[in-house]
Amino acid sequence: MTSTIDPKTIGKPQRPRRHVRTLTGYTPEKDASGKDQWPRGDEGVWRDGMRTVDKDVQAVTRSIVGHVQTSLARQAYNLDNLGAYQAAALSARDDLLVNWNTTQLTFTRKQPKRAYYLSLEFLMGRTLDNALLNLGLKDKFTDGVQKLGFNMEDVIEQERDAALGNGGLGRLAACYLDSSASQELPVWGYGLRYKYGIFQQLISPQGEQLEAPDPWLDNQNPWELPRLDVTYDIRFYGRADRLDDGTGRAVWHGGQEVLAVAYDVMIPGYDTASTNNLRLWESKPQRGFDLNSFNAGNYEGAVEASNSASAITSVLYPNDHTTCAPNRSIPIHFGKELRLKQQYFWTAASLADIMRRFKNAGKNIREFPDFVAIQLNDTHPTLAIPELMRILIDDEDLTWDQAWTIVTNTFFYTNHTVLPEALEKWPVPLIENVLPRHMQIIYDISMNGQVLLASNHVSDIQLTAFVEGQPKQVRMAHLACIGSRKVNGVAELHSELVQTTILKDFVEFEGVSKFGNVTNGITPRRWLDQCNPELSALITKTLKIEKSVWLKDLTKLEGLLPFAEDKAFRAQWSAIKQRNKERLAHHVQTTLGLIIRTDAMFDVQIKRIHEYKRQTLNILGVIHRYFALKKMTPEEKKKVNRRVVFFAGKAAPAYYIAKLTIRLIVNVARVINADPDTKEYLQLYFLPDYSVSLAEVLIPASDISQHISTAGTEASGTSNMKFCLNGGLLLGTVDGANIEIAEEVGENNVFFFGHLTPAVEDLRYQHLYHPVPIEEKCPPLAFVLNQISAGVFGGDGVYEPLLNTIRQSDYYLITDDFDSYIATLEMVDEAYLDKEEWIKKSIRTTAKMGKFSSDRAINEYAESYWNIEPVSIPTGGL
Ligand code: 26W
Repeated sequence: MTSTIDPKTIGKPQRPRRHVRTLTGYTPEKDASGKDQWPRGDEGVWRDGMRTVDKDVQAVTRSIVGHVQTSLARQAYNLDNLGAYQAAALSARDDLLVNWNTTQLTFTRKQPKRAYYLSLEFLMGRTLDNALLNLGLKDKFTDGVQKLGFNMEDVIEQERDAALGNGGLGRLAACYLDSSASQELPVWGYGLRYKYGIFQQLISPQGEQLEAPDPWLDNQNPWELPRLDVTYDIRFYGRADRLDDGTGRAVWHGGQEVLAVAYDVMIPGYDTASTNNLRLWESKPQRGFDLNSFNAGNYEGAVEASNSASAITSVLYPNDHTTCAPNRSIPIHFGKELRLKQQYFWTAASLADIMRRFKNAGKNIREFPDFVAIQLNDTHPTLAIPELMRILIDDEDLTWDQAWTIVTNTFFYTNHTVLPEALEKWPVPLIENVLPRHMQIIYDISMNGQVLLASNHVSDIQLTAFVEGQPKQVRMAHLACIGSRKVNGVAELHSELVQTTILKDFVEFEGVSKFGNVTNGITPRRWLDQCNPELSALITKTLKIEKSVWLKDLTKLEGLLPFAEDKAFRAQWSAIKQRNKERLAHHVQTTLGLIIRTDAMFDVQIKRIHEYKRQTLNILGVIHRYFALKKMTPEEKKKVNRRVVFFAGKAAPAYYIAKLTIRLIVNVARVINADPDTKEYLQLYFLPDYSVSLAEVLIPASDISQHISTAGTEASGTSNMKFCLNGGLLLGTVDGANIEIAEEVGENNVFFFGHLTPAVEDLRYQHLYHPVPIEEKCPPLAFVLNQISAGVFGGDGVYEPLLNTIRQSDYYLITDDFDSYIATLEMVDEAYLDKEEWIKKSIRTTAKMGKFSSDRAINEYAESYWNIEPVSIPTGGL
């Protein structure tokens, strides 16, 4: 299954041919002279001088038509879906702005303690549908665009995803922004306004992943407010001259200065006027153009400075869990230095902005931690710790101890992975060159023995340790840990592992009370109400409470439990699942031209491609099933469940084995889907260009989803929560949040397999020092691997490097978990044959997913970490 790509179109957004249509549904009023009176665009409802948000359909259409004319400068009679989207977006934006202004003004007046969520990634997806739902205007806008001759679904489809993230970490940040606003908590996000988000994935006929830039800002972005009035100069390179006054202060001067310009994105809460802010920084050259070098004939030089300045926020690094391997899609000299400059540019601009706001409140600097909490989303923003030290010591003239006390009471650090290759380590010479003052402070932190790096003897822990050979490297997880008030993992097992592995010495040295757990969550607005409106409506009808009640308190879903025993309700429940499967089939048909049968079990695994997530185990399981089907008699086949297997996910551009995995999946699909013996019973698809928007179509359609990482490797997972919330059953390993999901929904409603975390180390040892040939250890797997090597799925040996990772070290225990995986797949088959029982499991699963709302998680951060309170925002403006 490959969409034949015409190279000329690579990177260019494929916009369907323009369907111009007149604004049929709209008749302008006549003014006194009988001339058409077209509206001015901002037709909101005004009450006592303040613009309010509640408007009727009439006002909606007037507002949209107004924006067509005054914002888009287009004629009402030549509008296509994209134009209708832009006009509708601008109209919704007006409403967001009212609440946004009211919220910010309320914060300025009430001066509450605020929390700042520093994340290098925010995987927001599309905004229009979410904004209308949170504003409670979806129905009115749907009728409004209808009246103008457009279909809301088509209009929503016009928006490009804001894909400013790689995967779990970035999407979690987006869910947390939605929950913070919905819980009326004064939380701002700080990130980067990348010109290019995560690459667009194309699949070549051979099954290769090709990467194309994601010019998401091409059609302008109606959801951002350029704040050209909010800018900061950010310094790089130069020299840091210590003052010899014993204070440890220094003057950092010279080098290059880059301008940071703010762009604000409004984050509306659900069913509240509370609208928080996501501030994204863009880098610009201080001076557009270096006239002197130009006049001196050094034309390159003249633009060089500006290019290197704007390059800082040009592109998102597409690595997920891998810090090292330079990726081909980013020119070599960009490499690590640019990533370091991204991290400092963003943290320095954010801290300068936070400090300005704090100082405007006229409080004493020592009270900083009482009014500011800063969450470090993984180690990517760790430079904020030495940066705040620099500000407090060099600019605010505080002593080291005073500064350190403020720092270690302001920051909070969340770890999202224990995989060694994902833990950031920065070479000391690189930091010394790019950030000379910060390297001094990092050494000072180490010198002051306040932070140490793990070695056996607690006494001589040093931060700047020799990782291997030269140059020395700074372990950012250790700096983040020592510089933070509290450290947490993202699921119970993971938080345990953080304390017993990567930060073990710090638990010993600083005490366990500093370490905690906040299990991840997802926003039920986007991941149920928005992506599965039919199920949401059935839940509201069945629970006989306002939708806003259970959507803001997801534990109310437990009220569905008794209905699992209600046959009629079960019929409605599975009918909705069936229609969601047809919607997915329709989406795949229109986008990829493929016909998918919907009278089958939909089995889905969608996430970044990574060896630890074991998409390889899944595809080997599919091949095993294929050959089992081939051996069956037609009679036997009749008793088998029809199964459609879906994969989707991007591989980091330089991650060779991950790309081979995609290639294998695509070529296995080509063979299986064409095989007359089996295609009635088994279909396999790799859907290209996985995104938030594609997940919103795939997740409501799944019967079962796979979360089969090697135990102890997936910190939490969040797609597992999304599938189960939409009534999909979970097939997984005892890892991450799978464990807590099983605890909530009940062991007999999930399908678990595989070795447990404590066994992993030992099994890996066995592999290295007491290897057992696969033919002996797991004959069914050996058979499957040999079929691939034999070229059944083509590729003349191209898959050997992938197969050898299993035949040799098998670091992710494929050979050890294959048998129990296949056995559990058979149990799934068994279970699916009993339709009524399956639907009961599906209802019980959804009913018990209340814990996994990101509202619960954010309230935990607010109460037990940030110590911030909700601030109620007046609906009718101030
Ligand atoms: C430096 C390269 C890099 C980039 C991103 C290293 C590591 C990351 C992230 C931490 C990777 C990530 O997204 N981790 C995922 O975070 C989710 C949210 O907590 C968890 O649910 C996933 O289990 C975890 O893999």
